Amino acid sequence: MTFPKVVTVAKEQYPKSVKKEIKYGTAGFRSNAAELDFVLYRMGLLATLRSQDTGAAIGVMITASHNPVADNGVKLVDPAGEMLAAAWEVHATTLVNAPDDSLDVVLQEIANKAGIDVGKKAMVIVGRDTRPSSEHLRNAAVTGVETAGGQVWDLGIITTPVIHYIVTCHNDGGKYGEPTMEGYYQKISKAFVKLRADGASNGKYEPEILFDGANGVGALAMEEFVGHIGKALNTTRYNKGDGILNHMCGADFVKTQQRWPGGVPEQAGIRCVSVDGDADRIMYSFIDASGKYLMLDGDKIATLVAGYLQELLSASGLKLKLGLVQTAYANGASTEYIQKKLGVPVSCAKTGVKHLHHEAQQYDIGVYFEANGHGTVMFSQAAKDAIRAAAQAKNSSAEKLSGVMDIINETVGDAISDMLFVETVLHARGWSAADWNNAYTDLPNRQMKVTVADRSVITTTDAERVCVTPVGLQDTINKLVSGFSKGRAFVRASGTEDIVRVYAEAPTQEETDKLAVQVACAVHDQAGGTGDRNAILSSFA
Ligand code: 16G
Ligand code: MG
Repeated sequence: MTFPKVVTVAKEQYPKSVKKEIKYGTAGFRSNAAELDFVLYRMGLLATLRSQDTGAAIGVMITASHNPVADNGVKLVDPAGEMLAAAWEVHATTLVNAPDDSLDVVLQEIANKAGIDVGKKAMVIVGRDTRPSSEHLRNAAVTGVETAGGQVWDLGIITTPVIHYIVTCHNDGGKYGEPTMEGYYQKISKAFVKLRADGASNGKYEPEILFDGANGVGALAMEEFVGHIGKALNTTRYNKGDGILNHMCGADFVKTQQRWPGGVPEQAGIRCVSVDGDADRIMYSFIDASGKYLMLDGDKIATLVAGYLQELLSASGLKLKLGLVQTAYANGASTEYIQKKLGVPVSCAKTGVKHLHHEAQQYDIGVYFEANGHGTVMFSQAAKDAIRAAAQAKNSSAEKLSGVMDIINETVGDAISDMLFVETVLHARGWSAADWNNAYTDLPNRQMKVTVADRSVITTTDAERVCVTPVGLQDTINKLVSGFSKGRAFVRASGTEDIVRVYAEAPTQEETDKLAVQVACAVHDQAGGTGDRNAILSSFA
């Protein structure tokens, strides 16, 4: 047998403890941490095979991101820093659901299917967030890798974007950057400091922020950055780990509650940056002079940075194609602003980072952002070469573009790198957060959840904007939407929760809530709703 100890170790140390079928989804495997030992062991096994398959190092990140502290999860990172290939998501699901007894057989089947020489060397790079359960789960993953004959490089506690960066740099021989934490901090912070060498203040821009670390690993990463960026940006840090992870704070809290994060003293006029539990998402909060709270989300960030890149690009004279990728959740006002006012083409992708990432690759410079604050910018090789050459030739806009390229972590959404990019753009424009927010006004919007017996009855097309089944539901939605001038609504099955999500937009909040409720009722009626219809009806009464 090729995998001699795999079954014994599983039975003795990491027996399968969950009977129900679980699936490798957009966020990998995620659940209560107590149910994950065997999953992590098995993902260690699978990562080893994937490493042999690709002849490159594979990443294993242990985190449940913005979920409560009692949860945990695991995601695999492919060789170029991307999300795991779709075919391997299927292998992951098969392996995790197999009985302990047949693990060796299932591994062999995967190896046969993929044509893998299992005697080959394998390298797995493991990282984890600050959750108390993460260390134990790390041990399970490491045991998996070693049992399958692979070698482990344990990065310890790190953010999700850093593991993507290190996997990328390790596999490309250091072309993208030095494959160490120090290399990561240096690359980004040097570029940031250089771009504001003339002075950190400019116009209405003040180099000062409040930082909400969500009591997670982002707080630790920020402490490192502070040591590297010095006086270029004055940061006061909160939620550094003294409170509960993601509890009443962090990027997800700010986005879903549209509120100032707990644990950070309210201060008018100073930007507050919130990251999530693994630091791949970012939100800005701001209280303006009149005391009004403003939330600046992924759409606001995307339009800000795409507009700036567009400006630098046209000033540089370089002929490169810039585009923005959003999802159906992007506020309609942001799409209209970026397309009509700034002339940047926009594509819509399905929810989930891999879809946006893929879509962004069609541009020379592809900006992608989800409204929830996950996003980055990707540069094609041709774009990189052209920008660097023009920068060498002292084209000043290209020099700036080249600096910006180093601030950005192209490998995945990176909260702190995104923050430093936003700060760079605000600085260059001499803008306060209020100026930034005034670029366009969000349309009122509302999200609702509907429980149904089987959410897979909802299927969609056109980047989730059109519902295909149940047949007739889209007709109903169209009719409901036509009752509102400039209304928009769509429904989709969640990839991370057992629910159907409803999104609605209209010119006023009252109309928006009405439309959302009507569409939610249509889902309940036509897709096998199991909840209380009256509760849906009285949602915002
Ligand atoms: C996952 C996705 C995120 C998406 C969210 C949608 C990745 C790495 N993460 O967290 O991009 O916004 O799922 O959740 O792809 P939903 O399907 O429950 O709406
Ligand atoms: Mg996250």
